[in-house]
Amino acid sequence: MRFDVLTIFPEAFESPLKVSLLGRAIEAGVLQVVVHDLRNWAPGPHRKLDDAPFGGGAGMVMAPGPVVDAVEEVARPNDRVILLAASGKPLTQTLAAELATEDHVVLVCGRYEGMDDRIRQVLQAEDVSIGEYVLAGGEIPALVLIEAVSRLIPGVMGNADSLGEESFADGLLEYPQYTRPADYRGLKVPDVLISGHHGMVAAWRREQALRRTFEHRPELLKTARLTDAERELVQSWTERG
Ligand code: JFH
Repeated sequence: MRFDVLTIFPEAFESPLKVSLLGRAIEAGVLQVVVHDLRNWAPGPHRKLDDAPFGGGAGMVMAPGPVVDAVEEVARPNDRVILLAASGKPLTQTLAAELATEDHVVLVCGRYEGMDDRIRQVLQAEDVSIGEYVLAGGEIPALVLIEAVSRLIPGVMGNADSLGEESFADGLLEYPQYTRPADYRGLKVPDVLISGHHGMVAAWRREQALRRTFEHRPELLKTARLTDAERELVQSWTERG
């Protein structure tokens, strides 16, 4: 899979693409990330990419010309073009999995107070947000998207079967995990995990996942796949208050 990234801060991608999972995937040739400096498409001696907003207001807006020219040069006809934006549709595990089936995705990182809206129209781009908080630009969101998508590409993660059972796969949060020592500062690993009884371990983990989801993200229980018995268990927690 290949990502083409357009940014005015190409340096922001250097270290993150060198280390860990992404670094190894790129090294192995399973993943390609090509980062382009938007200034290469900026006109004139000042290579200015921004301008004042029509209608007034604080800050500057990214002008359409250079961004559109850049995307038209790097994108092929059916590529998905994604603008990282605070006002986009949410980046979810489902969207990440969908993007992992593409062979080429173009990511546009804005800066300033955002982009001229005609960029979206002309490029037929999708706006994607990594969360409901305001960052200073699209570079970190682009890295987040690249990492979330890349680990789903076959051959990128060492352990393929850890993918199916991870958080959100069944609509629940993860169960708690432990490793050695069995007693850390008096905090003991639950006996069931040391029992060697696989059925009991699976049942305990499932109940813990339910409990955590109930505590931290109760709205997820509306769409999670639960058995009738699990629904009743959750109901009993609700009634207790
Ligand atoms: C980005 C920025 C917009 C103005 C709330 C009301 C008014 C600052 C490009 C993504 C996520 C981003 C993100 C992505 C790209 C850019 C900064 C934009 C406004 C803010 C102020 C510029 C931010 N998930 N968070 N932030 N900015 N808005």
